[in-house]
This record gives sequence, C-alpha cells and structure tokens, in this order.
Amino acid sequence: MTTTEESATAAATGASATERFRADKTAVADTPPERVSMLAREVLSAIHATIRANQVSYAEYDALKAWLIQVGADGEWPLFLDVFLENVVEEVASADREGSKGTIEGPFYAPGAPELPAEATLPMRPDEPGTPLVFHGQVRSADGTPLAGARVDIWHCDALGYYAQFAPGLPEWNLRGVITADDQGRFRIRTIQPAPYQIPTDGATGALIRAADWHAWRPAHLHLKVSADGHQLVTTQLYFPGDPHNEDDIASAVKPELMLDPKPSGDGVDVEYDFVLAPS
Ligand code: MBD
Ligand code: FE
Repeated sequence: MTTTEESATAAATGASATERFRADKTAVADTPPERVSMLAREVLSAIHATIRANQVSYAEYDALKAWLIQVGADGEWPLFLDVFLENVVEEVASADREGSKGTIEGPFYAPGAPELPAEATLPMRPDEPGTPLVFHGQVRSADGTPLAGARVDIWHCDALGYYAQFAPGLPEWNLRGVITADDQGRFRIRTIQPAPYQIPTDGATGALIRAADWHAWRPAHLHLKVSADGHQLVTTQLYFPGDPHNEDDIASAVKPELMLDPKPSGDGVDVEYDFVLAPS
C-alpha cells in the first residue's frame, strides 16, 4: 500500500463526493407543494411511529442529532444516501424499462473521463497493482441491432479499494474512461480487477455501521454508464462470482443479472458482457 493511499480519509472522500454532487446535479425537481407535503408527512410519520414503538429516549434523540450533524460535517450525505436509499430509487425508476438491468450509480462517478477508442486500456499508473482484466462485449438495441458508436463510460476503484478523485494521491482519471464502441457496437477494455470496497470507517457512516454492528463492505464491482443515440442510458455495475459480499452488499445493489463469468486468460482474466439498450 502506498503512503498516499493510506492517507485517504472519510473527510477527504466525503468532501470530494459532496463537491462532485453540487457540481453535477444542480437540477432541483420542480415538485408541487402537495407532493412535498405528502412525502414529508409520510417520512415524518414513519419516524414518529418508530419513536413510539421503541420508546426512544432523550439521550437517543440527542445521539441522532449529533450523528446527523456529523454526516454533513464529514461530507457523507452522498455516501450515506447512495448506500442506504439509492437502490430503492433505482428499482422504482427502472421497473418498466426493457433491456439490460441497471443498478445504483453511487457517489463516485465523475463525468468527462478521457475519450478512448473501441479497443483501449484504461488510464492507469505504470506500476498499477492488480490482476489484469480484459472486459469486452457488444452493445445492441432491444431488437438485436448492434449499436455502432455506443458509449461505455466505465469507472472503478483500484486493487486497494480507492477511487481516483475521491482518494488523494491518485492520477485524476485513474481507472476511468469513456469508450466509443466500433461499427458493430463492440468494445474491448483492458484494466485491472477492482478490490472489494469498504465504506470509510472514520466517518459518520462508518460510525453508524460500527454502532449497529453491521459490516461496511461492498463486493468488488465495475461501474458503467452505457448509452447510444436514440436509446435510454443504463447506469449499472458488474460483479465477480465468489466475492464474499455478493450476498450481503451494504448498498443492496447486486442483482443476479449483473454477475460476470470471468475466464482465466494469460496472467489475468477475460470477461465478456453484452448490453441491451431500450429505445428512448
Ligand atoms: C461505492 O464504491 C459504491 O459503488 C457505492 C454505491 C457506495 C459507496 C461506495
Ligand atoms: Fe463503487
């Protein structure tokens, strides 16, 4: 482990994720007051019911206040919400969409990664640790037509579990790129296998996980946004069989359709995965 990566902290990661969210997701939903009122009332009623049913004390109420203040101070609202709520938002949003399954985006996407050709190696350090991984496949429309020039925006953490731009000391676009598929919608990406990801243990989200005696792990995963003209973009993640946390992902974002089938190849692994996009 390098010194730079050892210095990754919840505060640094959280601050970057909060800044990223503010920069990219400024659009505020134009929600009518009746809907705001209904949603806020339902959420508050659920909390009231929990307080009554469990006879919550003033000490516990104050612990909650202190914790909520700390989530913001650590910049961990994007992390906390994406880990514990986004999976249900994604489920509702994609319920009626045909084509490849999606899953949550999570807090560590960065738009504007380097543009790469259909056969490419992701930006990485000369001595990038990890098992070499070749990830290839084809992007097709729901009727089977190959989607020429489809775009595969891929990002993942390194072999120590750190994401470029959210942990200090990594090159800006390490293990991030936007691949344009060829005229048959095919792509071939050389990278390294990501490590399982542990939620930062030194921030407010980690404190909750510890206080509740949960575990802090996500299984190893590749993140992707796959898109093509005239089609709906799919945000997804792909997972590796045998990971101990495929069955108990803290972010509840694993689906059977998202499991890869890696084959040993040379000194690494080869995985093939095709995407099907729904017309827009
Ligand atoms: C991650 O890497 C991630 O993908 C999600 C959803 C939440 C926290 C860290
Ligand atoms: Fe991730």
